[in-house]
Amino acid sequence: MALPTPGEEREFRAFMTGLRRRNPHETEFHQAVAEVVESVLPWYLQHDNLRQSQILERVTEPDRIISFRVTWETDSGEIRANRAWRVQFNHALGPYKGGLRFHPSVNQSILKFLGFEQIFKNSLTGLPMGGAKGGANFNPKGKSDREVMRFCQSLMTELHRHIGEDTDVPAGDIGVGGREISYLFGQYMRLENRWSGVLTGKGLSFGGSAVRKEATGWGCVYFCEEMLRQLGDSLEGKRVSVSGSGNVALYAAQKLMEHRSKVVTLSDSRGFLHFPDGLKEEHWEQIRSAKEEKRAPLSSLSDLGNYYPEAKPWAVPCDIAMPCATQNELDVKDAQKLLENKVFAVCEGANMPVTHEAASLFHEKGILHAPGKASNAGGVAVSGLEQSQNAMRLSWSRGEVDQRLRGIMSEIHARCLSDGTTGEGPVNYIKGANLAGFKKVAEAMLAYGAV
Ligand code: NDP
Ligand code: 2IT
Repeated sequence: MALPTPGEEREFRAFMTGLRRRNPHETEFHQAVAEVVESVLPWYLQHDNLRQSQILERVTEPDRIISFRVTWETDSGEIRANRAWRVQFNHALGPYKGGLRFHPSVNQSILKFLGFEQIFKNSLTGLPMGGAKGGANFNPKGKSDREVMRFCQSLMTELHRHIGEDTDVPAGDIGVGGREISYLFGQYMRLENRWSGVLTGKGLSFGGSAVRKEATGWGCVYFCEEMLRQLGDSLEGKRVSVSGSGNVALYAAQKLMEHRSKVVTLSDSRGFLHFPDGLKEEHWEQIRSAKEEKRAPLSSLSDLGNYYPEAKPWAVPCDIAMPCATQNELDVKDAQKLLENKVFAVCEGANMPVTHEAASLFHEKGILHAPGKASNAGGVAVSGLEQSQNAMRLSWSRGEVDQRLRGIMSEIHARCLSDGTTGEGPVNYIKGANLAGFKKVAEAMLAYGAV
């Protein structure tokens, strides 16, 4: 994906060299920045005012990073300490907004890449939200509810000073779902002695929005539907390989079945399940309750399909790949297998699930490739709607929120088309999403002057 002119290529290399020097060892962050800069640089270089204001240098530097220790006690009375962060990346468009991730792999590079992506994703939704991300290197697997509660309370005891409904509004991500948001919210209220919409993804009985749980997966399918409609096609009868079996993957699979697509795989960190005839609706509920409620591995559901331990799902023939697990889960070898099997579209439910080399190969082969910042924006969009409902002290019905979600995904798709249609070849969704998301942020930053 070289830049169109040698001059632009030189600028790109010089910028990335500086960024790597300023942020050593942060490989995920470098990868996310390179993808955005590659897309926006030709436009950026045509605007001297942006350059003079150093918009690119400023937007790649977080406003601030809060880093802190979280001390907590296990059920058997042992003391544990974890590391946690909140990366408040950019609030040009609204209060900081983005999820919290609990996973042993969490580090500053991963949270910076996620916070950076979130700026442009949130911009694409058209809602007033800045970009942030946070989390901890805490592993919720194998912990009791009480241990998770004590961890969440300890984390919030520090985090509460830095967030607020008009400052920074965290939500869920990997390892953070309804249970964790409830514990975090309870502790925030205890510390602040007031109710506010400071977190999204709350329970329906205490200020949560209808459809928030389903929103990322459903939104991803709505986006994919728009991509196919553009080609005069539909999801009906398409074989879709989904990875992951968490919040995003489960509800993507549910909506795909509603569209009469064949969901041929689901996976988790230990292996994948192959459904040669497509996932059956009655089995979906079994998988949901096993993963969402019992937190069981997919290997315990091997009677529902063919289970492959220690393997990724990408060698299974499919028409559409929908990676919904984690970053860089689909590499160039996986891309080659998908291409051999004639995949024609990749629609990202996860954040940056495709490696740079794999994305370049898809581009070269003319595969339609929707980046997460466009196709998984439904989750944060409904979070934005949760904030609106909280501010108005009312709640909309499932139908109303779903309708708005569909509308937002369709508008994001239109924004990608308008900046990603090149006149030749298929729509470049990556360029379209990056450029459309970036332009608004750059304009706002320029208007604010040197802040
Ligand atoms: P969950 O924790 O609910 O599920 C994560 C899923 O991915 C699980 O199946 C998990 O397997 C698997 N997984 C996690 N890490 C790895 C790994 N290193 N290798 C292989 N599999 C892995 O998270 P979500 O569904 O919420 O998030 C999934 C992706 O979607 C992430 O990239 C997240 O950033 C993104 N996203 C989430 C949104 C949301 O609203 N939740 C919104 C937009 C994007 P196991 O069960 O074995 O751990
Ligand atoms: O990556 C994401 O967009 C999320 N984890 C959701 C963020 C949010 O604030 O709802």
